[in-house]
Amino acid sequence: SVDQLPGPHGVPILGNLLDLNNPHPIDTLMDWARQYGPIYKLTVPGTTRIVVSGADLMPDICDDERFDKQLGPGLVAARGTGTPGLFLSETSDPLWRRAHNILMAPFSQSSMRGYLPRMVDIAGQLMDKWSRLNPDDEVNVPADMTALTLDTIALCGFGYRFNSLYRDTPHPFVAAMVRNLLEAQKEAKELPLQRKLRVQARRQAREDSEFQINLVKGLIEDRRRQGDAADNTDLLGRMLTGVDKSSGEGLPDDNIIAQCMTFLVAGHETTSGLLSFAINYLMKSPQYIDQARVQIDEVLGDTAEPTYEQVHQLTFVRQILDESLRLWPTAPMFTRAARTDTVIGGKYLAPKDVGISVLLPMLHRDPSVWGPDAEDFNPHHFDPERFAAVPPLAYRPFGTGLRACIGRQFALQEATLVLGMLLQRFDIIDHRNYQLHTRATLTVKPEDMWIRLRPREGFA
Ligand code: MNH
Repeated sequence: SVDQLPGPHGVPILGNLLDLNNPHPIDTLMDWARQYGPIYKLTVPGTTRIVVSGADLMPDICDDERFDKQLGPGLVAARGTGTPGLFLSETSDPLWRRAHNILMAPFSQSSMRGYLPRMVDIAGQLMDKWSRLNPDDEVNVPADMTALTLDTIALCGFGYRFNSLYRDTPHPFVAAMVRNLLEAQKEAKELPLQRKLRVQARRQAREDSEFQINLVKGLIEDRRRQGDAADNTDLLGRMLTGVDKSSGEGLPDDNIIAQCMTFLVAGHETTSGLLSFAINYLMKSPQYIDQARVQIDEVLGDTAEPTYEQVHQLTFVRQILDESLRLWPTAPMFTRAARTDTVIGGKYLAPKDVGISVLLPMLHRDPSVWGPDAEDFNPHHFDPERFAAVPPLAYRPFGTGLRACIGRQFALQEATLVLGMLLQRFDIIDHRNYQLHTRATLTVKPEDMWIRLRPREGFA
């Protein structure tokens, strides 16, 4: 039974919660995996959960017939009272299915070509900003990358410009969104009574939600006013006009608004973290910068605005990103639960509804899958011959099955474009000799990461 699994000792009532209540809970979970192995148990108030990082257990856990995504108490709290977007919906919710069916096409690889010019627009803004720095100016990598990814999803998603790269303080929508995310995290850790007493925070949270909803509502009304003249090729347009073939129904406005918020939240931190980790690894292994540049110079030359074909020819840049997502998958866990009592790995009981969290950074470092250099950054792990030998479920940075990331192609195209343009134009200077340390909120990203950039020879 679950009780027989190994796992860290906790204290009465709170179980292992105190050990996880720090800015580095993922590091703690990884240490426990090193100590207790590929499957261990945790106790948190009210429940026991299972943490898994063994590739051989994945075929069972990822079987959509027997397992489903589980939303933990934290995610249920983040959902609030309104209609949830894709990420926070139950698979059984008819609106999840309807939105999923309507959004699959606009997120498919064949739709990515249409988003590229807008991605290039924002990436160009960041390159311009960097090219105007003084030699001693420092770049706050995660901050610049977050500005880039937010602006990209807002422009490709609904034709709105936050212009984050032209501001010292965030756009009011972004400020409201960040406050709401922090507030939701705080709430998840407190008792209902504590929250009732924080009157000011509750009022602020309400105002922030209303502000965000009204901005997106305004965009929807603009589209409707434009009628046939509207450019409905973006995500918002596809949601306003799309019909789910299996039910014949479209999406209600409040659900469209929830999806827009979801794309902003799910789409910016994960991709900006990925770009930041990739830069960290590259500046510590400059030989891979040289290797990437052979291809970049051949494919891009001195082109200012890469085309769709060019971006997708940057296969080594893509391998660098794949390898970064192997060592530091920026959404480091996903949680599943059995639909009825079942067995995993031929011997462990997985009782109905007990959360099983897949700890990706440890799953992805299994030496039996990646070889003796599993802990090292080496983009050649993704050389096609080598990667072909990796079992598909041993590498899951975008989740699995029906509930896998819908934005995967979007994120990878954007990140490949931006990292390609950065290496094409700039040398990265690690003037602080940065030592990677991470911070986990909803996602994980490098903390306190600063670099200098110098125009590359010929790109002054
Ligand atoms: Mn994304 C789900 C990782 C970029 C929108 N995303 C997931 C899941 C993982 C994930 C893992 C599954 C979570 C779970 O099972 O509970 N996502 C990433 C990573 C990146 C990323 C590592 C970038 C790198 N995601 C994006 C982008 C968007 C996006 C960009 C949108 C523009 N992701 C989603 C949505 C879901 C999701 C929406 C929920 C899909 C569903 O449940 O139907």
